[in-house]
Amino acid sequence: MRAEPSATGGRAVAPRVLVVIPTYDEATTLPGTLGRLRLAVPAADVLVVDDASPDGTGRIADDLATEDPQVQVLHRTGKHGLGSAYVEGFGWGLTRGYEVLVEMDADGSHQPEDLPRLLSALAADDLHGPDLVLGSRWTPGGSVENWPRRRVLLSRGGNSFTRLVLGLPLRDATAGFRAYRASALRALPLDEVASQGYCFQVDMAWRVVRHGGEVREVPIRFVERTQGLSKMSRQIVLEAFWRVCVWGVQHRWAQLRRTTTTAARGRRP
Ligand SMILES: Nc1nc2c(ncn2[C@@H]2O[C@H](COP(=O)(O)OP(=O)(O)OP(=O)(O)O)[C@@H](O)[C@H]2O)c(=O)[nH]1
Ligand SMILES: [Mg+2]
Repeated sequence: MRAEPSATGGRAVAPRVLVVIPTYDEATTLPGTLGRLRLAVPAADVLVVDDASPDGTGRIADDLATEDPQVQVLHRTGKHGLGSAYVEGFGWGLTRGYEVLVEMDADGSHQPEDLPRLLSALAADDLHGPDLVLGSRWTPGGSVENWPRRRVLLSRGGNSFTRLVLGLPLRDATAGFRAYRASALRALPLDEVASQGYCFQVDMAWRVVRHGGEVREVPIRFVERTQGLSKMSRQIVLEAFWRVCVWGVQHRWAQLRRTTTTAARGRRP
C-alpha cells in the first residue's frame, strides 16, 4: 500500500490497514459497500472472506479484485460462520504485516464514511492509543435507523445482559464495526475462539479487556440493510445467550476464588 499522510495524524507513514468483510449471499450489497469504502479510506486494503455464497458473491468479489489491486478475496468451502471468517481473515492480515485490522459488514449497515473516525480514535501511530475501537450504536451520539422495535430491544437487552453478567464496561459489546491494533490480536489465542454469531463480537471484546487491553467506543450511525437477507437467527441469539452465561459463571467463580485465596493469605500467621 502507498504511504500517505496518516489518517490518524502524527507519523509520516500511515499504518497499514486491512478491512475484513465477511460475505454470505451479499451479491446485491457488496459492490456498493466496497465502492464507498474505497472512496472513504483509499489507503486501506480490503479482504473479502466469502463462504461459497450460492448467489455468486464470491465471483463478484473476484471481478472487483481483478479491477482493484487493493482488494483481495479469500474463498472458503462453505458457510462456516461469521466468527471463523473473521479469525481466518485476521490470520491472513497478521501474516502479511497489517498494523490495523477492521471488521465491517457488507450489507450497508456500517457506513464506510465513519471509518476514518474509528481509525483516528485508534491512533494506531501512537503507542498509547486504545487496542480496540468499537463503532458503537448505543453510546451518546450513536444511532440506529430503520430497525424494528424488537431488534432494538434485542440489541439493547443483549448489551445490558452482557454488562451485568460479565461486568464488561461497554455500551455496545456486540458491535460489528470495529478496528483492532494488530498487536492486540497477536496477544490473543485466536485459534481458541469458537464463537460463531454476534457473540463473536462480545467474545473478542471480552478477551481484549481480560488481557488488559483498552477498548474505546466511538458513536456510529447504523442503518438497517435495504437489500439482501439478514443471517440473524434464533440459533445465533441462543448461542450468544448461553456463551455469555458460561463466561459469566467462569468469571464470577474466578473472582470468588481470588477473593477467598487473598482472605486466606491474610489470615495466615
Ligand atoms: N463469510 C461469512 N460471512 C457471513 C456469514 N454469516 C454472515 N456473514 C456476513 O456477515 C455480515 C453480517 O451479517 P448479517 O446478515 O448482516 O447479520 P447481522 O449484521 O448480524 O444481522 P442484521 O443486523 O440482521 O443484518 C454480512 O456481511 C454477512 O454477509 C458466514 O457464515 N460466513
Ligand atoms: Mg447486518
